[in-house]
Amino acid sequence: FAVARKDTTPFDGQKPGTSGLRKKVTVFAQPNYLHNFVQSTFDALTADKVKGATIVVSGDGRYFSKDAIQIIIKMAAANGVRRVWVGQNGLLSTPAVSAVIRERVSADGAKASGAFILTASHNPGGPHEDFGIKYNMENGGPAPEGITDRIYENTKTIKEYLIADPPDVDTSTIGVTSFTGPEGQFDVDVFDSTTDYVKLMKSIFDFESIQRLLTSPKFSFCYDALHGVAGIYATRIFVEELGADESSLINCIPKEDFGGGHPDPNLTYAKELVARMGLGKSSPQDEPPEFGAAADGDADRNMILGKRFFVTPSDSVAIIAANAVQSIPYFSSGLKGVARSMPTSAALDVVAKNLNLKFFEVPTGWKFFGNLMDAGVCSICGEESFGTGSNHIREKDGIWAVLAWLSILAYKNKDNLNGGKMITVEDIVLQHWSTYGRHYYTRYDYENVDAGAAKELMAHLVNLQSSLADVNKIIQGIRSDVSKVAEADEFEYKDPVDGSISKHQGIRYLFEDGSRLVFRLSGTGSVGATIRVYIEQYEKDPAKTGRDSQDALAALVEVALKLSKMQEFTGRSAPTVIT
Ligand code: VG1
Ligand code: CO
Repeated sequence: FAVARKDTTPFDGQKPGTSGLRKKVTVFAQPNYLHNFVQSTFDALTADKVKGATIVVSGDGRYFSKDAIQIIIKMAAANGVRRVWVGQNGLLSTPAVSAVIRERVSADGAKASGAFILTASHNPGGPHEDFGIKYNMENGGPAPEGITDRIYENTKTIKEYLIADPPDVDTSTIGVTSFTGPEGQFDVDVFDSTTDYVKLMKSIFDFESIQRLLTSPKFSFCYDALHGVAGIYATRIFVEELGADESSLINCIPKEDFGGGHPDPNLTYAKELVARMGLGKSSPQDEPPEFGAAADGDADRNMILGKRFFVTPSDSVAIIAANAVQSIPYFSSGLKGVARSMPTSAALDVVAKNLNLKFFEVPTGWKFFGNLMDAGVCSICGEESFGTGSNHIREKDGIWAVLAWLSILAYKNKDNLNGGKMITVEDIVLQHWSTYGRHYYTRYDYENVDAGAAKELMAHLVNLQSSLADVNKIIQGIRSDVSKVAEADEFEYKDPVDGSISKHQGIRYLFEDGSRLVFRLSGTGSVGATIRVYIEQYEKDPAKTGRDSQDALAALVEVALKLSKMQEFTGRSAPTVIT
């Protein structure tokens, strides 16, 4: 093939957000738009990560992925990359990409130095919906801010990009296609999307004990991939490896538009699963399964449900951490430490304190956990946004979280499968609350708000922080039954490993009784702004941990909305989504 230099001009707004660049397909499909971002990424990396290197290119299979993969292959060839690894049909979940970077070795001993992951995660897909791209580094984790800042700077000054002209590669067939370019051989290696990931899962979990649980007549299971890429891993792992019935999988065929749905595993969007689990408005025809779970488009998120029971993600990571050593072979020699993102509830903090574990609070976004894991001080971490994971890779991992919960259930029920009352998901959570107390938690999202109005609301909240006395006066005027604000600030994080500082990571109001209000602007949307309000209250008294969370938090919610003047600034009388 030959290599051409093409002239181009910058596009505005190619700044990677919380997790890569996400825009409408119509934006990505403009001539040169994707090309500019890919070239800016190659130029932001050191030469050894590009010239002669092996890179991974794949994603959640959403609309425009097939075109994007061919473009990136041609640009990789032109930039001197030696080999591109592509999951069959262009499919690899985000956690599987991380696993492939860390674990996969080519016949001649090469490992990948990074990956382009093509996904907009939980955002809808299709010709009029979202596409996304992000770059992961050789540790398998998202590029740190130092790199994403450099990418953005490059996109503002780019004048040309490099592209080669080999024919398109058939990504539906496994095998290597070789080309010869000006700098020598270039290979595109299409491989099975699940093999490396399944091998890793088998090295972490006790598949035999999970299989005994899944095939027991006393247990029932349901998994909803929301037509995202998780479907291919669910089929392979839950059905083929662990013996679950095929009928326990719903929406497990990946689709370019996620079947028209919103591939976000929460109580609003995972409607079919929620109904089956007995959590919908009408009761289901059949008795709900004992365990249900869902994933987002790229399979890094998870929602965990019991029969008629929702597990808050902040509780989920705390419960996994509290039970990991006994239930999961990978952790049998102990945990190195645990971490959560700032808006995630403090349920994990209490476990860390009780078990005497190192603990870290980082800004939103998985990239901040990676340094802690690389430094060997963090084993398990999670976010309130349905993200849970461990140091087995450097991304959150939806299937891993399900296997972790199944492991805990298998361990707790190992003597009950042949007789005795089964311990349920709900039992495990109630037991956890009675030991550690409960963090009532809810998140209100206001999606697609006018960006200017969102900024003003945030500025108003920062302004208020200059006088705590005034804030407390306002709050007492709204509700006299909430405790006092003891501290208020904008969250700032100094990475304990590399010393880098991340500012403006969310506005916090910390109350004397441990309650918290947090306000953030989303960094993953593609139009307008999304305001997230995180509301949390700690209850230690085991007699009071059984309330409905919206009831328990009603006073704090009212304070949050009035203090922020939500309706005045945004015109919204209700949030788009409550989780
Ligand atoms: C959201 C979540 C955050 C998560 C990020 C990526 O970010 O709040 O916790 O890490 O999505 O998840 P934001 O900036 O919109 O709040 V994924 O699964 O969508 O890549
Ligand atoms: Co995701």
